[in-house]
Amino acid sequence: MFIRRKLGWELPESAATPEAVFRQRRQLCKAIAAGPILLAGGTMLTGCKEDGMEALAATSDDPSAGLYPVERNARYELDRELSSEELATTYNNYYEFGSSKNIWRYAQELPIRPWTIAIDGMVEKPFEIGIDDLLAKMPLEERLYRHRCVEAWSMAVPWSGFAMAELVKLAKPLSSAKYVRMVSFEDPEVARGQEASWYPWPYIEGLTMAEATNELAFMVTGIYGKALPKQNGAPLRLATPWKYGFKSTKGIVRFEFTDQRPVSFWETIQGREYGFWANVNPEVPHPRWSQATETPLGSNERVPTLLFNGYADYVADLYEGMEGERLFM
Ligand SMILES: Nc1nc2c(c(=O)[nH]1)N[C@H]1C(S)=C(S)[C@@H](COP(=O)(O)O)O[C@H]1N2
Ligand SMILES: [Mo]
Repeated sequence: MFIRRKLGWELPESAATPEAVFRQRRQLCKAIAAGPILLAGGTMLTGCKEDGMEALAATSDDPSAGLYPVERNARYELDRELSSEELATTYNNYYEFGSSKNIWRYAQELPIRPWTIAIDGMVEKPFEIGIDDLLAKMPLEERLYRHRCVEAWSMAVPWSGFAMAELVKLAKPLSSAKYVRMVSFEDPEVARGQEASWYPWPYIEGLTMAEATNELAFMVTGIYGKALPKQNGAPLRLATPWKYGFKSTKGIVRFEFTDQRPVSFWETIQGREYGFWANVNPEVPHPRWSQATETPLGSNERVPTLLFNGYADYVADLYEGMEGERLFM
């Protein structure tokens, strides 16, 4: 049984919009720049410009830093401007480090080397592989993708990484495997959010084999032409841009191939609101708010949300004949 608590994304929309956050932050930054003010314990997280630069510099000791930038794949285009690097790396969801948006500093405590990934379950032969060995085997490329959080903010970023289909090929799943279950790291000593025992750690997500091998499913290892910052999910996270952002799990340590549909972290907490499929659809509201529009990071305007987040041409056929499923929640 989970004790019912108010989650970050259960805030009323007005309180959760980036504008409100940024307005507060800008005021705070101005106040700090204006003169000495005492911050309790010195741990105030402001997301001010200097902090943002610190957040970006934090990746420079990553041994994979020299791999980037990688060549852009022109097939994946955007219908909008890229989000600013500073916002995309300082406004994050990563509940392992807390339920606020400015967890980037806490996330720096996560050790990302050595980082071993287990590939097991219904595969020819289970194995483990270190992240740097995996990076050496995979064809890295850059893709411009949209990202739509279920909370109704969105961004557009240049991810670096490799097609998830390449990882599936390496894994050699048995034909009996129907799903990939992804498991994130568990380390409450460094991830303070994991001390919260009412959450069902570790973070779990899952895809069908058809979804995992769809060309859009992308394993992310970098962003803005650099190694991925820890707050964005280093050293390995998923991007499934046609689904709500919570499917794009961060800090992955295990891919388990299975014939059982995985039950995700959020589905365990609140299955009525966060299901397995979680495909973006502006016409299917969240039980507590509309999904018709979204606020791009850094913008004051709401723009229309698109079916499958604009990726219907790539993925709509995955769901043909599945009308009985809760595809959009
Ligand atoms: N392990 C883990 N992965 C996660 C989350 C999380 O809390 N833990 N949050 C998800 C949500 S709700 C979103 S919107 C995206 C945010 O990714 P970003 O911080 O890089 O924008 O990460 C997703 N992946
Ligand atoms: Mo999200």
